[in-house]
Amino acid sequence: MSKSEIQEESPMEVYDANTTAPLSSHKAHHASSIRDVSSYWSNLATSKLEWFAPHVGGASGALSGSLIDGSVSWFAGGKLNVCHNAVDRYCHAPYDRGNDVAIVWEGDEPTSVLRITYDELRMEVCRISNALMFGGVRRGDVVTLYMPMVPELAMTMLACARIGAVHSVIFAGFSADAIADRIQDANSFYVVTASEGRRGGRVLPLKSICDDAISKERCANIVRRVFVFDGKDEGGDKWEEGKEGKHVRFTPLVASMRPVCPCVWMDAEDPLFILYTSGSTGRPKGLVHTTGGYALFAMVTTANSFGLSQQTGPSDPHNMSNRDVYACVADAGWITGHTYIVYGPLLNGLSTFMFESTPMYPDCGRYWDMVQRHGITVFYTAPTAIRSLMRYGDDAPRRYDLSSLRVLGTVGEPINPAAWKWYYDVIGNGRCSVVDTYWQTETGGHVIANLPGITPMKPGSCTLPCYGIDLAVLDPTTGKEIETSPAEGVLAIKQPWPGMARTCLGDHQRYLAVYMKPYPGYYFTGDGCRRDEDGYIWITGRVDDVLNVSGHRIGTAEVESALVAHYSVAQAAVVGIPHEIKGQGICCYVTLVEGYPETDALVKELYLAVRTHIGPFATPDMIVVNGALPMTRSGKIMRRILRKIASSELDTIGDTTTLSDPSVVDELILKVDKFF
Ligand code: 6R9
Repeated sequence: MSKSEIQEESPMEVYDANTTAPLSSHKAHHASSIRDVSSYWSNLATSKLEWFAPHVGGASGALSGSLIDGSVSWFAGGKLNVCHNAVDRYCHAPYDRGNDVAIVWEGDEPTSVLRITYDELRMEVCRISNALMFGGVRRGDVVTLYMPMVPELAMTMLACARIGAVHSVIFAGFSADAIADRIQDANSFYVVTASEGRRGGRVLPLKSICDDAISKERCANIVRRVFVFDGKDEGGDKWEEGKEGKHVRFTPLVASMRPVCPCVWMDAEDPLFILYTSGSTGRPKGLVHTTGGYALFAMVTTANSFGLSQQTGPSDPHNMSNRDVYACVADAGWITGHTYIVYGPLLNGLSTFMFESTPMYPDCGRYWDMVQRHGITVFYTAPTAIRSLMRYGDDAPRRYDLSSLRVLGTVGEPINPAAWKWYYDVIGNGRCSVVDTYWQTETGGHVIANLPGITPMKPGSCTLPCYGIDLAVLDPTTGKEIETSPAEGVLAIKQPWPGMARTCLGDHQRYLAVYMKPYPGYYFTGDGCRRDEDGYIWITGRVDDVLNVSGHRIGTAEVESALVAHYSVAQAAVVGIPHEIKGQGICCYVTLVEGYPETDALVKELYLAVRTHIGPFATPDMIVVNGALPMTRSGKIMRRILRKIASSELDTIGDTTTLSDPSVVDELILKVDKFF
């Protein structure tokens, strides 16, 4: 399905959201929130977080710096610890929620379930903190985490926050090469991994992938220690400490530690974590999120977008009516997991859910089985998962009792109205709010989303800006803000917000060049959008060279550099193609170095080259080898034409006479045709 088809499906249908408050008061509240963002967020910072020392400058001084020169800072001088706010404070008065469940973990097998209380979480996080410090980790060090979706991942993130170390989580689907690049870029002395993980019945050999990464020359001299958690199953832990100089058996070390470890008071602007994401160049960028602003934004958006409020007292086992069971089924290796599995829910004192497996294991009813077994009320997933489950029909969800559901969240890419309606009708039984949350690794948390029970919904639109977010639609050629609606242009944000990434690690010029300079005075998202007559935003997709494959951001330049690194490849050009399930697929065009004939074996090697350089989730959908690519006479590859050929939009291919050799187009059309 192409992007334009997605939008043409009856976009104007409006669904109410079991409305409990008028939209006008929401709009008025939003307008007042952006009138003085410094005071708005300052008041929330004071009431929502516990501070060791308040920030300097009072309500009007909470924000300083500007988008123009990328010097934004929030709550500077304020001292706090995110782990204290997410864990410790809930263990004592006035909350006294130590016996309440903080994390529900469901492993790869539906029978493996763990419930961890706030008290247990606090003690385990303290043990891990002590073990990290015993191993040499100090405040400000970057700790790389390459972990399966197990509670220890969240606990280690929190332990880093506790001792002032900066975590850099690498999604467990990334290859050894990708890990090595990130360790080198972040100059990360410490790595935490597990001997293995599990997903969909398969074993992920995480330690050996990590070993491969750290044995590479570019990070061998950087990494000082590798802390290896035991796997959850027998068998994967057959390695001997001492034989591999840098490796430490982490599970017994952690168990031997004292369950008390004081929190380090951090400045609000100290970095909390780095997360790498793709941009339009070959090199992923390490976005830096800070302590105070990110924590506040994660906390507030979790509560608002899902209609969850901060849990202020011990839960009453006799009163189940106000107890939400919140489940975000993403992987903690992506920003969604950072903000909406780990930090957002725990900062609100909620119980969060960690899911190790896939929606297809052991069968396509797994999500719905979990909803029934755990009584999930708020369920948050991605359009790609919804589309792939939709293909199996309504039988699987109908077999389960889904009546506990109240809110259904979606994130990662535009949701096409057909998938939206299936989610709303079949999963939500026409009773639940579907919350479409638009945001990015860079924004730290939701910037556009409907509020359940407040914002009427239009399938396919992420609706209206979140509180404290001052959106703008800009004319891409003039850079001028379009004030009237309907409007079409690029999406930007006009005033700083606390959750925004502050820099690219080690390269502030790049941060400025990508986000601040394209439209001076605005943060540029990289997305195109439409704003309809009701002010609702419809994201039309990236306007840069970034693909969105199953909700994963992949830079075309990253895939190209993986291909040209292969000895046989002379040139590579990568474009996105519409894909029914994944949203976008990856189409690669390559020319080979003289003397290398195109053979099946060679093409297989090229697919493998991309998997090895990036990871299996970036595997191309098609690789088209040809003697030449369409080039302008000045030697530029015409990607626009390559996109049209890959998407079979031949009637809009346009003028090809400016190409140095127009016959290349016909050759490519024939070759691409063979894939369909
Ligand atoms: C959270 C996350 C960010 C890019 C973003 C946009 C796309 C995310 C969306 C959406 C339409 C939504 N995107 N949510 N597009 N509607 N609800 O996905 O972060 O991995 O950094 O990707 O994803 O294109 O620019 P990230």
